This record gives sequence, C-alpha cells and structure tokens, in this order.
Amino acid sequence: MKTLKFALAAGVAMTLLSAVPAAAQFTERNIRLSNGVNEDHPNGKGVEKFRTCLADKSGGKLKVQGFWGNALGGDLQATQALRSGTQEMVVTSSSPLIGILPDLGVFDLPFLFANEKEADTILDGPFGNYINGKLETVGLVNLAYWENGFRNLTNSRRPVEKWEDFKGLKVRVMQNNVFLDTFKNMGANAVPMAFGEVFTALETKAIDGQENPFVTIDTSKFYEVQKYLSVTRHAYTPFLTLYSKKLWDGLSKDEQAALKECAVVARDEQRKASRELGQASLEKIKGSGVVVNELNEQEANRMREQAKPVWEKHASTIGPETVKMMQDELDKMRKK
Ligand code: TF8
Repeated sequence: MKTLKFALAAGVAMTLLSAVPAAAQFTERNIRLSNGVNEDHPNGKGVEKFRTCLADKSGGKLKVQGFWGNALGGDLQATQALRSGTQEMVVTSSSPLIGILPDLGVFDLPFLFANEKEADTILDGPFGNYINGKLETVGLVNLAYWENGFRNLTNSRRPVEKWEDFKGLKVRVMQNNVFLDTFKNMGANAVPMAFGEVFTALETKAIDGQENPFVTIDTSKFYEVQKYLSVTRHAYTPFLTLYSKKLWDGLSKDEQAALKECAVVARDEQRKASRELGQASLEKIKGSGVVVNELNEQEANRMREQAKPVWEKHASTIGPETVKMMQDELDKMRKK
C-alpha cells in the first residue's frame, strides 16, 4: 500500500514536472557583430531588428553590439576571427570567403539569378541549407541569408552600354576568382582589392571603377568619386549572417534557437529595406549628377553570352556537384 501511494505521488509529481515548461536558459552575453558597410546601409535596419528581437526573447540577456565600416576588420579578417572564436558574428559577402569554402563561388557566377524572388527561393530553400551544412564544417554557422543585392558597374571614364565598353577599364573586383575572370573576360583590367580600400582608390584614380549594389554605392559614398553608373545587374551576391561555431557550441539550446529565429525575422526586415532603399539610393545617385544608363535588351543578352565561359571554367574549382545542384534547383524553380 505504501509503495502504491508512493508510486502514485511520484507519478503525479512527474506529470506536474513535465507540464511546467523548463525555464528558458539565457546567459548574459555581448554579441559583437561586425559589418563592412556603414550603419545607414539596410544592414543597419537588419541589425536593429535582430537586436530588439533577441532582447525580447532572452529577457534582455542577449545583447548585440554592432560595428560598422570595417571597424573590426574587413569581411575576410572578421570571418577568420569567428573561426578562431575571438568574435561572435559578422555579416559578410560570401565572395571573399571562397578560400575558406570553394563552394561559395557558386553565388558569384555571372547572371545567376534573374530577380530577387529567384534569389530568395534558392537561398531560403534546400540549396541554402546545403551550403549552410558545408559552412559548419569550416567553423561557421550561417543563421540566415541577407541581401547584398544585384551589382552594378560605376566608373569615371565612360558609360558602359555594351560589353566592349569594358575594354581597358581598371575595375576593382572583390578578392574572388570568379569575379576576376568575369571582368577579364569582358576585356576590363580587373584589380582584386579589399572593400575598405575602394573609396580611396577611386578618389585617387588608382582605379577607374568598381561594382556594387545601389545601396552600397550610396552609403559608402562611391557616387561622390564616380561619373557613370551602368545598370548591369551582372551578379547577385548574398550576405551570410555568420556566428562563430566555436562559440556557438557553448550556447544553450534556447540561445541557439533565439539567434536563428531572430536572424530570420531580421532578414525579412533587411531585405525589405534593401529593396526600398535601393530605389531611393538610385534617385540620390542620379540627383548628384552621376550619369546613369540601362542596358538595352540586346546588349544585356550579349553580355550574358559573353559571360558563359566563366561558368564552364569555374565549375571544377567551385565543385561540379554544387554547380549541378544549383542548376537543377534553378531549372525546377523556373519550370513552375
Ligand atoms: C564588396 C562587397 C562589400 C560587402 C560589405 C563589406 O564589394 O560587396 O560591399 O561585403 O559588407 O566587397
């Protein structure tokens, strides 16, 4: 009888225990998050949303400290700090990281995505997950894909209306072989350079041009030292929102879940800002006296044709399996 009572009491206690949710586990932490761009870039809106979302979920325990304009080093340097566990987070282009994970080069293939919707579908779907899995093996946890955006060419020499107009232009490209070859193949004199050096190189005319989305041409003030903007949309580069795997492994399950959820909430805000501010930036750039030209359809198609050999040349270094998977996902999506 005694044992039965005990068993009953124990049973009740167990049920009670499992009915009361365990208190969520959050530790007071300061998350240093660095950006190469300035705070008025759409990333400013993304980081702000990320900060408030995390504060909400963690009862103020998880704090985000944003750093801007390369204050903690460039994209690559900051990413290496994550890998060695001396910095928590970075929002970086995938392009400068191909030395760490060659598969990331798939995002650099010229004219890969036709529009933002295609980019969102691929990045937020199975392909994005597949790349995230690979990133973990090199010490990086990607919480979400944010938007850097469609890239356009600016220069101080002439309007670029067809691919032959690239000839002899000294154009800064990211430190990335796919970009280097895309521009060489157009006839440009391509110069790989870290983002932090670009403004001065343009200002001193060490280079003629560079390529980035409208929001970056605006918020990094490149339009002040450039005369022409050609709407080439030759590549869409995503941002990775990376967390140090070394530090990640020391977080509680609740902290990890909150970080992932908030990076996605912030992603939606960041993409919205990127798309709205993109138009505003273009108007501002025009208003400053920069001459803006679009490509006509025929020239846009010729440019796309001219870029094709770059795909073939780089498939083996990126990884044939990765390129094929991207191609299959694109085909599937476009058939729908
Ligand atoms: C580039 C990239 C950069 C971004 C930024 C530093 O041109 O597009 O603008 O990675 O976050 O280097």
